[in-house]
Amino acid sequence: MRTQVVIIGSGPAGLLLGQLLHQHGIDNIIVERQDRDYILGRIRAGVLEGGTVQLLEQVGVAQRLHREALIHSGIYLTFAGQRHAIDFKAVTGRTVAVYGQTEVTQDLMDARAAAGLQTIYHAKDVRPNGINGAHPNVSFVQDGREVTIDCDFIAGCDGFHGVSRQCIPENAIRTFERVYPFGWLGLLSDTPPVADELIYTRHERGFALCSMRSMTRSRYYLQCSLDERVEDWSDARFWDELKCRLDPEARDSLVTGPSLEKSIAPLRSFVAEPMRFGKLFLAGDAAHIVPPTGAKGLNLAASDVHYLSQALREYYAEKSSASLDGYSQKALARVWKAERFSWWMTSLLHRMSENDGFTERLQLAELDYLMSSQAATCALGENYVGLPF
Ligand code: RFL
Ligand code: PHB
Repeated sequence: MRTQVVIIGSGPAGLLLGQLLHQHGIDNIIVERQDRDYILGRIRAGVLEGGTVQLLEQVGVAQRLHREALIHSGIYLTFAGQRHAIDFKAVTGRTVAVYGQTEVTQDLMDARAAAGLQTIYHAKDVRPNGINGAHPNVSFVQDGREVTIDCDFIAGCDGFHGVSRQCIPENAIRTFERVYPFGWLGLLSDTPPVADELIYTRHERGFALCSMRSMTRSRYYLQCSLDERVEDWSDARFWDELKCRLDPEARDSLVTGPSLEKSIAPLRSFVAEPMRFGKLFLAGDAAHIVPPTGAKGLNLAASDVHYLSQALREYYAEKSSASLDGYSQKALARVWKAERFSWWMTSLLHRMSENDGFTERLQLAELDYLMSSQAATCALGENYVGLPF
């Protein structure tokens, strides 16, 4: 088998890259180790920046999004027991779309199938080979048989635990990491959202987030310690703890119900540099991770594949490697700004450690300042709605 670009991983980064390349007339095959239902069963991101929506429009997969997404022009910040509105639209003129990663993935998978593009699911032992030479390929085992796909380039879109980054020699890559001493316990339920915008809450017992997927489906998160086990969190315990952390109005209007899903995610900041080794290009979570507080992970995957697809288009159409050579630097410039923002929002809103009165007072002072300064609100808004790409 042969194609121009083998994409490893069928998450949002791989699927969106596949559609962008197809639009530029570049052949691609996706090789994925899981199956479709497993990927669609993962409850993850919920907030799309305008730039991400534009990319989905560009590849013709935004019809359902435009019908179903909820357009949000701000967020609420709750601290010291009081809820405050932050209006991004007023300060930036821009909004975000609340539309689940599951839906984005579904729309991209449907478009890929409709275009007759090949995705190989259930691929075992996937390996990028010859990445530093002129003839790379990707090998894997399918139904017990070894298969090899020859290609010009490999896109490593296989997430944080994927094989692509790991096959880069240690002396050719540098990593930067911050692991936070807490996680997020998430719950999804078929209940109406508690407010018209997302509520980010700083509370002495820990951070809480009220998010949503639609007017009938809500997503809630609680900061928890890393040794918590999901089995120890009955729905009743979750709702009680959430109520404890919310402002009085939200507590009164919260509608509870049985959980559809509950899971714990650790929080991490991570960047691998450069995002390229020879014929292998990393994109999305394969190259970087942000804590979910700023809602940036999926959006960064989208900007990476935008840059990469542009560079590959230029290579094939204009026989120029200049943009491929500049890919890593260009992507990393945006990645680090989102890393900074996600780290900052995480540090501002989470309970950092026991008896750390100094940090607590700095958090409250900064939150107070945010509400009293238009410049500070604007800086938050600009980053939340998404920096340009
Ligand atoms: P993914 O989605 O992890 O997809 C990678 C794919 O690669 C496959 N794979 C392999 N395939 C072949 N061979 C191998 N060896 C392979 N190893 C792995 C995997 O099966 C998978 O299908 O990475 P991608 O495409 O880079 O997308 C990144 C996003 O999924 C991620 O950044 C976001 O979900 C992060 N995130 C959020 N991002 C936002 O922009 N807005 C949000 O509101 C938001 N909320 C969140 C989040 C992530 C969360 N968790 C659970 C980490 C909320 C949470 C709780
Ligand atoms: C979500 O709805 O899953 C979500 C929303 C905003 C965040 C993180 C997660 O910052």
